[in-house]
Amino acid sequence: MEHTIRITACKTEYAVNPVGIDSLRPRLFWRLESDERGVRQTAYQVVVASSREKLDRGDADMWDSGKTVSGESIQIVYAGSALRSEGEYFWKVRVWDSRDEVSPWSETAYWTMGILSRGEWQAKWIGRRPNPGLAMQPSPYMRKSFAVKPNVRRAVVYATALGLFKLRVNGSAVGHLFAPGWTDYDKRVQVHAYDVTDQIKQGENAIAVILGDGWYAGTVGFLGKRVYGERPFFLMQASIEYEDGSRELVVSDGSWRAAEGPIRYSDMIEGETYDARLELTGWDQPGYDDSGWESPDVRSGYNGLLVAAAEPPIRITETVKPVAVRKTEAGTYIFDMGQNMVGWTEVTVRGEAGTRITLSHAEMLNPDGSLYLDNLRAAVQQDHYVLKGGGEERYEPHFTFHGFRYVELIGYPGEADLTTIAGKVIHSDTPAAGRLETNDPMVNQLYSNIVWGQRGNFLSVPTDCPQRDERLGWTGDAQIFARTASYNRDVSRFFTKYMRDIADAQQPSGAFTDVAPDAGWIRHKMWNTRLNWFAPDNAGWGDAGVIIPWTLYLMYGDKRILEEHYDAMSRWVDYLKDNGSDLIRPDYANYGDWLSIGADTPNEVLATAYFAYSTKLLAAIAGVLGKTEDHSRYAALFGQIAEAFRREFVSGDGFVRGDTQTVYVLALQFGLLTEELKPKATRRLTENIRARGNRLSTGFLGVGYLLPALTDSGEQDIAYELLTQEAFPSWMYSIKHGATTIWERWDGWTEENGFQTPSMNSFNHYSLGSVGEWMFRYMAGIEADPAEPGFRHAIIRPRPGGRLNRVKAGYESLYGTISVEWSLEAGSRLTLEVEVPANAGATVHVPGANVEPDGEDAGLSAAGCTLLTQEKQASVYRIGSGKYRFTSSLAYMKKEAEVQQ
Ligand code: RAM
Repeated sequence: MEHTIRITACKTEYAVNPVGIDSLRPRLFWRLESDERGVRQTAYQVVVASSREKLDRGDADMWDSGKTVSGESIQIVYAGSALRSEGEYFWKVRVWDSRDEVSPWSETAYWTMGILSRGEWQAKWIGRRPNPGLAMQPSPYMRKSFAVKPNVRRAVVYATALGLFKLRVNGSAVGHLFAPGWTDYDKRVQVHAYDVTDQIKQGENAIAVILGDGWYAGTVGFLGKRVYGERPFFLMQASIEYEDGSRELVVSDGSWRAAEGPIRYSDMIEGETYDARLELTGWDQPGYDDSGWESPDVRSGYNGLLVAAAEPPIRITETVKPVAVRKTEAGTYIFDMGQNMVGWTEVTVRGEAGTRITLSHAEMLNPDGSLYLDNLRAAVQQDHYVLKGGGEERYEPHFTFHGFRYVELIGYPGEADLTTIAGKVIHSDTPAAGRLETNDPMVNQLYSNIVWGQRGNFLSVPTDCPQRDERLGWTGDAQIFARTASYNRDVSRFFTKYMRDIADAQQPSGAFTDVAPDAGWIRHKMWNTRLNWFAPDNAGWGDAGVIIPWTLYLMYGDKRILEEHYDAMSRWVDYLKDNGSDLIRPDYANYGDWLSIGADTPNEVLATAYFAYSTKLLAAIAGVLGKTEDHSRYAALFGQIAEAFRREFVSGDGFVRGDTQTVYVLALQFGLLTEELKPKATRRLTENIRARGNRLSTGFLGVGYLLPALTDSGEQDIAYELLTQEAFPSWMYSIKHGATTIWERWDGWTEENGFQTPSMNSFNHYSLGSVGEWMFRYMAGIEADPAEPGFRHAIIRPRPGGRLNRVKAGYESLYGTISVEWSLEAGSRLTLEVEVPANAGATVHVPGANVEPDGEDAGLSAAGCTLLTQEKQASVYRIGSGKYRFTSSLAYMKKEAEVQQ
């Protein structure tokens, strides 16, 4: 029989064949593919077995769901027998379609469990006593030789560190960068599991590790060093299973050997020094003589949780070659990477032993062509390498990273050229999900800047910036950018992990904090003393604790994140309620609409608007979770807050206190105005924009809602004008002046004043890039439907406008690719092509008159498409999966717009 449906992309907990997870009811995902249109799953059968052989011979000893009537192909919760520590589970799935025809089985997928209980850990935390003679401590090198018998079936390493670790097994690198990632180490640390079956051999083997200070013991932002602990420690347990069922453990303990080596220090904020003359050749191989090494320092008493790493691995994802190099008068070289990027540079060099070279990194150049270093504050983005001599040497640093476009190479022996260095781009490797392209090169550059900002700043946690001594997980920045981020890349695991950081930092009062993971000032209540402007409940920052889970629900249909954090979210809203007066939320700390430009939004207006929004989302979340009483209670509360907002801040003529763009935008987007007030507030908003010469004034909190509010209020033309505005302040102003990432401030650099104050002037801050959300949801028109989240039902509603005549966008949803392409010919004939993946559907709003689904083109015919409504300005169709094309005329819409003016 010819099957029309294939099953692909089987995932467990959002990952392909994850190793060492700790969810006891993991969720399974698959995709349907078919050449047919309108394909729907009507039932599935999942089978899970405790070995591949069992699964192959049809013995589903863990779970056989049987034929389960359901259209769901994502977020299927495992419901079989109890999973055991270090267990391996193999699964496959088949589905039935609407004709009740069954598909072939999928390929076999698997997951393995980590070490599930504390009692099973036999490993000890090991580190190295500090070298008393040194201010900056060298990175510890530690190793262990062990014997392995023949016939290994499986070998898995479970490893973590208080600090950072780089693991090597028999001379080859295992794992990823900056493991185990950043958490509040007092509360939890992530364990990474690696299958090393292929690296292990019979006879003598060596496991070796280098430790870095990382966030644990190194510099964290501007909070100084040793925020969590004095020096790094490592914990590792390797399970070696033999064919005969026996098992051996290799664990970190006092029998390891420790030494210092070539890494003289390596600090995230202060760079690295590496003396290649001190290399320990062969230290990571079996047979190495470590008799001169010391015993490690064994520590006990770690009381935090050991949890399976939920975050995606941090990797080098791209190598960038410099585009230009110039020799300075001083004999140094300044390279231009052509892109503001995050990571480090690798250098190739030949020279005499003892020669010291330095790589210095900066985002911008001073007018005289030298590196602009002032905005780094206390950060030292320099790596030093001391040559061992005798041939070609290559160096890249280990436990540090930099934000830069320019690199100065100092002390280089010989002549450097464009091949001397290469930029390594590093970040949490969230899979790419979105693509977006238009006919306008500046809009494309803006989108590129947004994506580079995300890549550079998503490093274990969403950081604000990658260059100065800050790099913290600011919750406000994260929430305002979360939706954009999730269009750009698959951030399901990244934000799942970050939400735990936010929950860990939540205060006993219920307040969500400004930063997560907690980096010290929360615990030490530093907002009351030294840094008295930090607060645990800043409006638009703390609200991340509700907005991020809701975003994951919309984008991935993830109910579990809502369940996991429901209590925390309701404690937050209750806290706001209890601490307000008559539902007006005071805002003690003064971030306000951070970095707005010439428009101060009153704190209480902003804070009350966000209080209402958190409450509204919580009501929706309670509804999703079937908590009907809570749903009604919070929905009613939202109504009361909105009323209080209007009573306190809004006049009958639509004026909102503060009269900034942001107050109108938030009032409109958060649903705080009556039908009668909406057009009035919209008029004030547009007048405000016009009065500024079609320019924006919004800061972090207003900017993401600005173009959506305008578009939803029928002011799409103004939205496009703001998007493509080139005069200051605007997105395009920075692009006209060479920006390749989003700047922290609209006025980071201006023609009149040059650089803004170096005390806070990052050129790679993603927050103002939250316009990316509008580009996908409105410009391209790929919108999620909360009623059928995760893009099971998409709302496709493109908004042709502005100076654009072509937009092409795609998004990899959990169901598969959704794509939208629209183009305008001769200014009025619109062609719209839409693709929806199998087992999903969409409602398509085709703008314009005389809409026709195009039946002529092969593969793009109209079948599977039902007209729902046809109105003057748009026709609405319901489509199933497949590709569709529509044409229409925008001519009369244009005319109407002209008449109105
Ligand atoms: C700055 C950070 C961040 C912002 C806070 C309020 O220091 O860069 O972006 O959230 O302040």
